[in-house]
Amino acid sequence: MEFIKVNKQHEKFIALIELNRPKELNALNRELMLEIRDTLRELDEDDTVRVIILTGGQKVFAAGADIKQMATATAIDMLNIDQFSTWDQIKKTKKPIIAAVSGFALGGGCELAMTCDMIVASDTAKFGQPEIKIGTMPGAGGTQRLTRAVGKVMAMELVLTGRFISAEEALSAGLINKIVPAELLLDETLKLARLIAAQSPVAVKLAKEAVNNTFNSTLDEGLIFERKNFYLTFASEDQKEGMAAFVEKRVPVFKGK
Ligand code: DAK
Repeated sequence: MEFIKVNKQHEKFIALIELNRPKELNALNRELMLEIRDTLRELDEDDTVRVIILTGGQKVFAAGADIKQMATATAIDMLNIDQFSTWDQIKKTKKPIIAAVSGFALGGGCELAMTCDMIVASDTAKFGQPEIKIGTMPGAGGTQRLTRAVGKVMAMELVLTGRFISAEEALSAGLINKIVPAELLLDETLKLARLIAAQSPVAVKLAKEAVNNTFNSTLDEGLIFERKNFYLTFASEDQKEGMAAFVEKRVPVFKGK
């Protein structure tokens, strides 16, 4: 990998992906996005991985898609490159992904964080959709995911003005899970990852799918979907183990089966 660092077993069950274009503030060029896509696909199929952390490190998450790479592209170039299929593939990852965000998460960087399932941010994090300032608009889900996370009026303001928000503002708006000191970003994200990694991987996968389904369905459709996934957990050894362990007053050992 040229633009990301991957540690499949950063610790037991937890993989770490680190964006690695520091000089360009981790600007998301097409090659980097393909590396993320391929890595997530591989980690999704790896039984030794239960949770994935995606970070840019302590200084910057990502300052957006690579403007230099896009600057002279025509609409047809963009159509033919079809970057959306890369982003769509990332969205299909079945295992939970936690974004650990420090510094700028702008444009495509903010969209990438929002494509993840949870966001732990450092006190230096700044989120924004500044595409409007370069004559375009969010194209990788920014208008949709931001609006669902923070509501219409705030999303409208951020998308139309390009204003950045601090971690505090992001927390109170519901965009992120929590704020931690920058030097503890990875440690604190790992704490969250461990809580999830200790659960049944089967139930985690089905629950993630059901929560995400909220955005594509009415309440009744979502409830039917949830019910089917709920029943499905009863086909797993993990559900038998989890409930038996509760009754026997011991810690369950989940196998993802
Ligand atoms: N692209 C390319 N290079 C970037 C970059 C970016 N987004 N952001 C920063 N850099 C580069 C700078 O050009 C500079 O390079 P050199 O000049 O040293 O060669 C280096 O990183 C350091 O940046 P600065 O010197 O500007 O650093 P400052 O601390 O002064 O400012 C900043 C930091 C983050 C405020 C500033 O760099 C900035 O405003 N950056 C651009 C932020 C932005 O507009 N982001 C949105 C980009 S548009 C799509 C999917 C996604 C997207 C589109 C399509 N499809 C699936 C089709 C997303 C679009 C976007 O994200």
